[in-house]
Amino acid sequence: MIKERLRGQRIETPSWAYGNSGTRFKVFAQPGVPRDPYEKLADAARVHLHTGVAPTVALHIPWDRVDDYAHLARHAAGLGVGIGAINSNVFQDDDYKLGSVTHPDPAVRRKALGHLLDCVDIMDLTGSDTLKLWFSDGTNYPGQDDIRARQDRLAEALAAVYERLGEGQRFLLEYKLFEPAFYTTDVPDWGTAYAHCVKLGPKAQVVVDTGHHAPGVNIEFIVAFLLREGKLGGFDFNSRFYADDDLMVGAADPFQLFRIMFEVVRGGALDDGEKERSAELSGGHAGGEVPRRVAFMLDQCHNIEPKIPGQIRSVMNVQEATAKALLVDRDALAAAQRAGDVLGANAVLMDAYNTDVRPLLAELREEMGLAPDPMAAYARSGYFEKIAAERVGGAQAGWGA
Ligand code: PSV
Ligand code: MN
Repeated sequence: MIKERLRGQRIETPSWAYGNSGTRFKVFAQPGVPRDPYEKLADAARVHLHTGVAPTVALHIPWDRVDDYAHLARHAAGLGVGIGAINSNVFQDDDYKLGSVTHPDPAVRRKALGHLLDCVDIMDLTGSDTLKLWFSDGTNYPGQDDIRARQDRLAEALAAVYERLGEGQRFLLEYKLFEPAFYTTDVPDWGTAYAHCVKLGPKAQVVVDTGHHAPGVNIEFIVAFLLREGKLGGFDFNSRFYADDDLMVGAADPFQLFRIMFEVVRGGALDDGEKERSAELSGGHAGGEVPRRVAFMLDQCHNIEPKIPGQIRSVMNVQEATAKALLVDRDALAAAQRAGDVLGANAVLMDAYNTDVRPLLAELREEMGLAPDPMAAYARSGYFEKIAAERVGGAQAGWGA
């Protein structure tokens, strides 16, 4: 039963994880890095090949701009993967220095909205059902702009995007505490994102990027709350030690990831994903107008470690946290909670967390016809040697290209 549910989980990898990345101090180039979106998809397909649970790839526009998106989607299908969320980018153009959809100049706001609507066109062409919106908008100095007016401008843009969404499409609104703006951020927290989404309706949901909170914030509470309200659309998984570090999910704080996945299981979100997939397999759309699935997406960069194994390891980390969450004895937990048995309840959770689930996952992979250790299988496959030899010349993809 647990294995069945793990087999049904889907984890989406981001195209940008396969390109070069770094900090503002240095980008270290790596051999074999993709030169275009087609090569990024090929790398993502290897992650799926070895893990069996990563069948979709998120795109970032314009980093993944191509002339023919339908062709790109067909190419992905040929590699055994599909196009996942379309991520908009209104943060890397000179015009956006003072904001994008909240900019004081209506001409800049129109330009930003135009990009967001273009992203919905790309969804139509690629079959993607999810648009991910993140705005770097904010201010650096008190008095720089009217905080309330910026909310009005944001609401107006979101409503226009919402109107444009077709059947079975949704947008996920992402919040982030700070950066690149340091004084105010226009969508700084889940409450702001939630309030905008509630006003718009069911096709607007919140995405939780695990790196976008102040230290000490209880992310699993946010997850439980949003799930209860039907407003959790997905995760951007990564790890942070300090701020938006974008390190591998489950690396900095595997216990936090377990606690988050427990709320996901408790909230029924794994089941919704399974229902939706089986309806799609039988030719229908489970959620009717809006995808109900909570999207488990990675939003990471691999600055010093190799990228494909970094993604494989991250997928495995999410699987391990999910397996532990599924192992929690919910009846025993409920009984202890009813009895006010504080230590007993805590012990039930810790028993699950302290279980070594790697043998279970290895067994599952063998049942799926995969090698039990995806990291070792990838290393043996010779794929890295092949891309390092073949991908010479041309411009390597990188953050912003
Ligand atoms: C912003 O920090 C963010 O988390 C958004 O999801 C962007 O699309 C992504 O990072 C870019 O890497
Ligand atoms: Mn993100």
